[in-house]
Amino acid sequence: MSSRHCILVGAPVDSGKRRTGCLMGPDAYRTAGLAQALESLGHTVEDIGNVTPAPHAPDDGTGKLHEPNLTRAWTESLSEAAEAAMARGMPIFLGGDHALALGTVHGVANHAATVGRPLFVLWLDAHSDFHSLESTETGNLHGCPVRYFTNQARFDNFPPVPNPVPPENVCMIGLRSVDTPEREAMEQVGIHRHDMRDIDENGIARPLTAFLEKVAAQNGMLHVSLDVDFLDPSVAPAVGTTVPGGATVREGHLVCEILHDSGLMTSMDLVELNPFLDERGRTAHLMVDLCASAMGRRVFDRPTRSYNT
Ligand code: NNH
Ligand code: MN
Ligand code: MN
Ligand code: MN
Repeated sequence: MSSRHCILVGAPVDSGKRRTGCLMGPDAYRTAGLAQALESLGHTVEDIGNVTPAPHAPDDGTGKLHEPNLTRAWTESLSEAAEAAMARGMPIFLGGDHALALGTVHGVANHAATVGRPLFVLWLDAHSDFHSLESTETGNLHGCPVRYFTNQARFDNFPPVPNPVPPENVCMIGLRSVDTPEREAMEQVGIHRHDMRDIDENGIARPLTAFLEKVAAQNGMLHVSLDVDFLDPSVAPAVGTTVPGGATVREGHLVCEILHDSGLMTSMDLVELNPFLDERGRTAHLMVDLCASAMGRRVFDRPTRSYNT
């Protein structure tokens, strides 16, 4: 695919769960050479530094939700940053925990509405992150973004969602930890959901390709949200919520290589990297390598597959 203007947006969100360390994620990606990897593929790269949360009242530590005020403040500032970056190029959001997607997808969806194209979201994660503020058992807001940006529950005190992503425009791949209330809520809506058994039985290319055909048929924009725990913890240990039985290194690359060949991806989150838990930077490097695959790194060219059927 042709060269892109990549805008690296640091999003050191660490308020979406209790274990801290994701605030170091953006600098870990920088240290692991993300900008250089993208430049070597022929893209231009602009690192705009780190976003900061909007002004907010301090969290008092009472109540079920963990740091709701700070997380709402991140949602506001990241939505603005995402919408602005979308107008100028292809944002890559350097997380930060997955609560950052409350803001990034919100802003990307506002941009998509402005240009009059439908938005699709590919959610690569062990978890479905489909809790409401009522159903969350942990109070951790990194478990809630999909419910929010699809507007499938009230999120009191969070910004309204003027441009919700239709549930049938969301595809989740890699699932192996879904809480009962999430499962019950998902069964009511048309989210494409592929658990690890599905991948074991059918391979990872098939469900992905089917989704990409749908995106292409509607001239959609595609936001990809890559959670470190999509990958098996044996190859990606730097995450607080490891779940055994995840995607292999090759399954991760294949998804990214197919994404590149589709030419459909318009924005990307790299989330949940906790460098404090890493082994000599191996997880940060793997995430950079996956991003590079999604942006065109390959061994050999292949005949282009057309998704515009
Ligand atoms: N479902 C759990 C919760 O709500 C875990 C979410 N953790 C994640 N999501 N890492 O990707 O807390
Ligand atoms: Mn915290
Ligand atoms: Mn997640
Ligand atoms: Mn996860």
